[in-house]
Amino acid sequence: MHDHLPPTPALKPDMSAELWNSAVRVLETNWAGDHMVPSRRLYPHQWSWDAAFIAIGLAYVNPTRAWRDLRSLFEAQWPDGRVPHIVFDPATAEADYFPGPAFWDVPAYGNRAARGSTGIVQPPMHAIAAWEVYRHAAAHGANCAQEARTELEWLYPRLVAQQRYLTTDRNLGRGGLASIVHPWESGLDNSPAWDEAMANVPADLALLSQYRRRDLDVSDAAHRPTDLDYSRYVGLVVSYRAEGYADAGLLDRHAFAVECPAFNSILASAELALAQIAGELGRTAEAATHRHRAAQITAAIIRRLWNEETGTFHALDVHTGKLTPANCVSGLLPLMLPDLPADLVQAIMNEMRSNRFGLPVPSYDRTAPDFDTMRYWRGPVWINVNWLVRRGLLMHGFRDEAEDLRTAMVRLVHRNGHFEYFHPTTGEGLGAPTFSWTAALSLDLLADRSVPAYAKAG
Ligand code: 9WN
Repeated sequence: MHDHLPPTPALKPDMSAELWNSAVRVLETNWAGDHMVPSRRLYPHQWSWDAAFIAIGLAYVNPTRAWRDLRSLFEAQWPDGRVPHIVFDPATAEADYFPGPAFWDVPAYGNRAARGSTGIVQPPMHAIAAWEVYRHAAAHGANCAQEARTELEWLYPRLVAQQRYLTTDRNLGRGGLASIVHPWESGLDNSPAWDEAMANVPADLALLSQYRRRDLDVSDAAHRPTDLDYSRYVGLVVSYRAEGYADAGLLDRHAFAVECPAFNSILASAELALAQIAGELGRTAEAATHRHRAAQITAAIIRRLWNEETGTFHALDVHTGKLTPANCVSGLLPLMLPDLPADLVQAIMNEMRSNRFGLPVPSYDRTAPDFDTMRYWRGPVWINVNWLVRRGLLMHGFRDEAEDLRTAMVRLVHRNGHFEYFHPTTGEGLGAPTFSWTAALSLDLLADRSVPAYAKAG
């Protein structure tokens, strides 16, 4: 039986206007001068992949801020190319987010003071975002088009350096994919996709008596990761921090290294976006290189992460060489890849249409015994992930399902608010109530029904 949200009728114009205006208000509230916070209370700094999703929507109402947000993030890029998962706001107190700047204890780099960021990354959504912002900025007139050109030129080499870091320094499994070395790097923090690999990470609950969780002061414990998860998260930071976040030889001294299908699909898609950016900037040879890299990453995802038996993609634990058993939404995201062979596209569609998922997709298999309707990435519906699924549907010509999903997402947010995530059966809003990427992507869902340029013919 399907117990996901029922299909919905066409959108009413007043609903679109209400949603548009409420989304704009959220983005006004969460603007912090030179960057956007994901939410004022729960996440009072700048987050990496949030900035990308936010820029995509902000481009419709304030392209200058969209570029500013991306620039603020890339100004904090490390010399090795890594883009930190959080850029800390020096005006925010250490106690307002845990783990904060002192805990991460990142050394000074470039012209940045010490403790300005974390040392881990998040999915590289930024080339896709830069291209989307660029595409939409021209609609705001000649000044914005000029600004867009300048910003795109500034970002391009930095985006290339980000890809270089991920495809070389993080190629820990030596199979052509990037490993994540902390669940927070996936953006899908407590996804069951990491459970097996996390079982091998020592859990020291004493760490949490030493450092108090701040998230539980401002949100419901039933919606957040458990203390056991958190003690492992903190332990992994301590392990990576010990050698100054160096990647050489990391596999031998760090308990968690996983190749995630979603992270790597975004990595490949970033190369395709870079091909478009390079083409626009007249760098034809580089455009061809980016397309080639996208094809290589796509081939590696299929070679390493496809599971013939389950008919979907799974995360690979680099330490054990085994695919993790959980059926998570990350396994559906290779649908974003235009070169995915037709039989694999069909298999993902079957999985997505089955009672394990359904549209909008929950973060985890609805039929799993530990499916949790409330807790973060272990069940709830997230708008950014569904936005990526919709992109995949458009990529492979499933226009009707893409439109149904767009309508369902718009109605979900209109009815329940710009929440961080949503209950997968009732649609109730969960987590932070005025969440930036939900607002920003709502703007995009209302404004843009175009198909990605490199999609297969529908
Ligand atoms: C840890 C900011 C971030 C998102 C992640 C989401 C959550 C942080 C947390 O919030 O993670 O990075 O404290 O739980 O899982 O995807 O980028 O919105």
